[in-house]
Amino acid sequence: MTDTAAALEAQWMPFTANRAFKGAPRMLVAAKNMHYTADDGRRILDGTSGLWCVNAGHCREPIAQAIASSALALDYAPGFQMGHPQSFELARRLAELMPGDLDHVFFTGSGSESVDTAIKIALAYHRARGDVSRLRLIGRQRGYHGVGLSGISVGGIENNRRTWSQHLLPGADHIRHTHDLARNAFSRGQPAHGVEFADDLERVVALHGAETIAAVIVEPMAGSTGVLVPPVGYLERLRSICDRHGILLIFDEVITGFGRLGAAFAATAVGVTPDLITLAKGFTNGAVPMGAVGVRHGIYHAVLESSESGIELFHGYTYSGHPLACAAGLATLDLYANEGLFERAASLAPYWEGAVHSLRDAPGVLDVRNMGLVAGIELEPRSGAPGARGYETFVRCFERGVLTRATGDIIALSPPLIVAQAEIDEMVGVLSEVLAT
Ligand code: PXG
Repeated sequence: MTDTAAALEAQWMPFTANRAFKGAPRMLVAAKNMHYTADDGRRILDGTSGLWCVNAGHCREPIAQAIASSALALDYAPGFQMGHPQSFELARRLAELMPGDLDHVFFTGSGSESVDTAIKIALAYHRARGDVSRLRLIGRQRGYHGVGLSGISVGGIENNRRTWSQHLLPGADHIRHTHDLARNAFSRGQPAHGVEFADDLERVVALHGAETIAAVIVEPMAGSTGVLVPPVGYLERLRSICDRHGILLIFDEVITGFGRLGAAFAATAVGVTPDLITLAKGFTNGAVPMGAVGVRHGIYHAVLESSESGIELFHGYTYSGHPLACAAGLATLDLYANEGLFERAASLAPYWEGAVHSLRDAPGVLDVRNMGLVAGIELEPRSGAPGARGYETFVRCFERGVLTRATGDIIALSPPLIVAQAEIDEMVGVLSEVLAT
């Protein structure tokens, strides 16, 4: 075995068909702004911001320099019973950006950890108020909340759940998803039909009793399961049902946070404020792993004040508020603000919408949907081979120099917010050529 082949063998790759990949690897060796460089020297236009995280484009100098300076000045600082100034500064900056009275921040190392953390905080909140029967967690079909066992419990990806079904949190249940091809195919932006899907929460409340439900967690726009855009009025109605029944509403904004929908958060874009918000990915522009949970004022204070003394919340990670991640986070928030990238995403969205909807008449396209700088192109599955058309589309686009992401037979596009109109045309052009074959 060559060294390269041995190295390929040693790594068990995440969410990858290991055997197929190792037979025909796709290797990235460098990146700058809108492009990756592959190991054969080809430039690949990044249509997906890596995995939905590099919102400001790749290898941005201010972020790289902030990380380098921090690595030389303070590489690591314990976060338990100690602190370092940059984590407090970053919490303050994030609190300023979050809507309403979401004004406290708990740091994590990833989106999955953020979900676990938000769920624990929701449970701790009800316990702190003496509402001890509120233990049940409600997710949504086709939701993705990372790979922790709590995230899978509230998640709604069937394969994921079946694989781990014996090990999930007890008492989790799900409301129905919002996907409705029959009524909403080829909607531009938020679809007109489906506000009533939120009423499915009333069914779950009637079934279990509101007094047993701690929280509902949803992605405002579901990303990984194929770009499911919330129908007009849906999130507003979910909010009001939660309020009526004393149920906390958690928005999982790991993908939608930091400008993806043309505002700081989906919550800001649609004007619906959740009780807890989970973040990761774009928080550091993907440059250092980091996540966070945004928490409403009253939740933080209820938990703190119910605790007589000592540690109020039995939770935290070695890498909560890691100095390099905080340096990257501060530099990233500065870059978003200095370059007006959230506003840029909003102003590009109409062009983006027009471009992606031009794929409507390509062969095998069942739906095109979009919101902010995200698009989902749903393809007709080949009979007997679900996912094959999506995967082949991804591979062929890659061969032609454009990075897309396939989930089953749905192609997702979510370029960095610095994307130029000509690059949008290139992405859509390549996809259109590939679909035509
Ligand atoms: N919540 C949401 C909404 C996510 O999209 C997570 C939690 C978990 O984050 P971590 O950092 O633990 O992976 C995610 C992750 C894809 C894709 O191609 C999406 C994610 C991760 C990898 C690939 O759609 N989302």
